[in-house]
Amino acid sequence: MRKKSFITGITGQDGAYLSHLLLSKGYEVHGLMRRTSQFNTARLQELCGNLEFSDGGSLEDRLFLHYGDSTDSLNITTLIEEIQPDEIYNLAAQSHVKVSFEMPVYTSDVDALGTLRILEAVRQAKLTGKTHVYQASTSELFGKVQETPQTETTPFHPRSPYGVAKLFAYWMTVNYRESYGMFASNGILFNHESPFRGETFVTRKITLAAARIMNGLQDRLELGNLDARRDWGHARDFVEAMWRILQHDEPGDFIIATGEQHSVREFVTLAFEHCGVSIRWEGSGLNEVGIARVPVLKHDGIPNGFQPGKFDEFPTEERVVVAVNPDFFRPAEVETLLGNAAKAQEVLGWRAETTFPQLVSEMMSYDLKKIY
Ligand code: NAP
Ligand code: G4F
Repeated sequence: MRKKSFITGITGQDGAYLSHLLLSKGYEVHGLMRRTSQFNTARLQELCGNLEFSDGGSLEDRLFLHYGDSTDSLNITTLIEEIQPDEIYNLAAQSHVKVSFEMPVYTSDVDALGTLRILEAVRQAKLTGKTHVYQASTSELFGKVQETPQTETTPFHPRSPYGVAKLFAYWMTVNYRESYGMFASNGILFNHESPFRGETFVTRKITLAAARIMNGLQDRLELGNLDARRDWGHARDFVEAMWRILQHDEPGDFIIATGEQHSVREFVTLAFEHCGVSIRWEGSGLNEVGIARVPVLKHDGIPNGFQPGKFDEFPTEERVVVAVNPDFFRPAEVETLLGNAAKAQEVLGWRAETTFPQLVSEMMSYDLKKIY
């Protein structure tokens, strides 16, 4: 019998990588997918579409997408009763911190109550003794950090409606574990990125903009807080940790992080270095700019065909390529995050494999090709 998994948020970055991992391990994967006016399964198709199975089976026999929404209790309860999953990965969320300030009520409904709906559905379906539940908790719980690096015992101080909603979800997960003996675990994941990262998160915004600037398609990149520091890992490594958390003998809460932090400014510098361009930073605060010699801006919308190593083939100009725009500031900022994943390493044998330069390089290579 194949193990059955149910992934909410299957169409997102982590949902796609996790589906690939579970399908490769022989799981039957069920996913919760929102009804949208256009197909939004591109990441799943790109990562899982070409999977080959050793027993000759096909993707259609193992990947099942169900329409639904984390805000719809009846839908969630019915699906969990029907699927009877061995493992649930609750990844669905309004996951953008800045957007959560603009949509605090909706964010709380999805991210806080959505988690409660899952936990309660498992209980109502009498699956507490069978189903292992993974909750996508976040380093945003630490917000205004009380100590560095952050561990499983660091006190929380969330700084956004997103962080506060995820705090409710974190404690509900602990509460269902303690109250009903449910195998319910929190993965407290620090930022993780990839070529499949949403385009409004800072890393992907940077790599896409750098690829466009190098192709003559974009004048400059406007960012908010360049000093923010994050512990950035690769989503491929982090979904492996999610799986290991649910295979462990006991439920628990685990920090998943690389143990290394970098600023937004450093990310930008490295992204352009991948293209052979060095950025000169000048000024400070709102007046800080990044200046570089880059291909001249084109006005026909056709990419110039830039690839690393081909810099000398293009007419270039020195100009401002990065500027600060306060529209991207948040009402309350999380300035610095750095995780200590010693417990995950010791108990689960997990550690991050991808280095920071490898992550930036992989994202840049992907986006330089995606321009076409
Ligand atoms: P993502 O790319 O934004 O994906 C979020 C997923 O949730 C998408 O599939 C989205 O569907 C779905 N979703 C949103 N609202 C929903 C709703 N009302 N009902 C059902 N599904 C809904 O996020 P991610 O980076 O993969 O992150 C996965 C989870 O880990 C999230 O819970 C996030 O908060 C958490 N997390 C992420 C990080 C990180 O650095 N990536 C770190 C810590 C924790 P659509 O495709 O239809 O929008
Ligand atoms: O890429 P971000 O939007 O990610 P953020 O806020 O750290 O949240 C992500 O990671 C969390 C884990 O810690 C997840 F729980 C959450 O779901 C999400 O995946 O911003 C990173 C930093 C912030 O400090 C932000 O202020 O970059 C700064 N930043 C500077 N300029 C910017 C920009 N962020 C965005 N999105 N856009 C900018 O222009």
